[in-house]
Amino acid sequence: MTSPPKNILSGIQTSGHLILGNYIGALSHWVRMQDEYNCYFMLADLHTLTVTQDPKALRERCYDFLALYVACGIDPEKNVLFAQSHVPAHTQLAWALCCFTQLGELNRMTQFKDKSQRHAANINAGLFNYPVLMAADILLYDAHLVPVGEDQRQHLELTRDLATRVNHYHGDIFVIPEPYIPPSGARIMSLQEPTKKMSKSDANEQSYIALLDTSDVILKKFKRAVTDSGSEVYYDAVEKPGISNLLTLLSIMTNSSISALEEEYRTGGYGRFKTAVGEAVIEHLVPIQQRYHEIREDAGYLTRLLQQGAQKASEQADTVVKRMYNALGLIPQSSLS
Ligand code: ATP
Ligand code: LTN
Repeated sequence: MTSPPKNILSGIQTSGHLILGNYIGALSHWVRMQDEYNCYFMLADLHTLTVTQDPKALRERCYDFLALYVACGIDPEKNVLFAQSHVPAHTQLAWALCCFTQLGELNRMTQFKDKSQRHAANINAGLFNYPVLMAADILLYDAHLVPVGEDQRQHLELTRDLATRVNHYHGDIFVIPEPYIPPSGARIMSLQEPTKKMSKSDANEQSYIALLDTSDVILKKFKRAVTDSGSEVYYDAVEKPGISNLLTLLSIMTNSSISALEEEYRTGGYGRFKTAVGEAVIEHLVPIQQRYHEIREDAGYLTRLLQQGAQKASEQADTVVKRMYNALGLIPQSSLS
């Protein structure tokens, strides 16, 4: 007998612009995995509230992200596509999990440390509790695998610790999830500071390629990308972080090995190489952008996707909240009738 497909959950915060790092580190793997697993893909809109947002811009951005998920190849019929804020179970479980989380554990989170430095004027409790909401996101869907980039590994470890702790005290409530971190491209670096991760909320637009950047802008950004001293193109992440990042990008975009690309571009200067990277990225993004514009204009379609997603996601998530609340000793509402 074949066993049922395993569950996957992943999400992206609806902040900034979706960028090439998100595509390579997350979205492209979701697309690949959708045939093999039972997938839940989420707009992590509640997580976005940890940083002050302009309400109108946030709402539009959520629709932009949804349309981009679909344009990148996430099939809404095969997967459950939904907004986190449409499924109350996320905050319901997050509260219970908070009561199993030690302050010391949250204090150690590097994303919290980074973000509290970047947003020093607004270090709110949501930012601190962010990883607990993320743990709830994952555990609600009995997810076996969570495809994310390298920067999320620590959050996944915390999720596993919390799930194991709850299971230890209350029986088998949660599936213990595994991170799925891609072997290559798990950490695409900034085009301006290649020792820092390319980040969609970087104030410097030159540091990232947005999935919706025009071809002209993409070429310019690559031409201006910070490279290293010397003029030879070869991979050395320590000595040549800029060139190595571009080689990784070109290798993923063209499906060629780094060594074949080194051979092709070793001599001939950085200029020719950077143009080749820009062109390869454009070739990849143009069809996605075309699909995006068609989908984004169809407001009725996007609304239907959100309704359908919220309903399917809630069905699954509500059962897990009930399982947890029941195990904790809260009176089940169903026992009242
Ligand atoms: P921000 O840059 O806005 O702080 P973040 O760090 O919260 O964003 P997201 O952009 O929400 O991260 O990340 C969504 C997904 O994309 C995650 O799985 C993350 O690991 C992946 N990702 C983000 N940036 C990169 C990158 N530079 N390289 C590879 N994967 C990335
Ligand atoms: N914190 C994640 C976004 C995120 C997520 C999730 C990823 C929120 N909830 C659940 C995987 C599973 C980030 O990439 N910054």
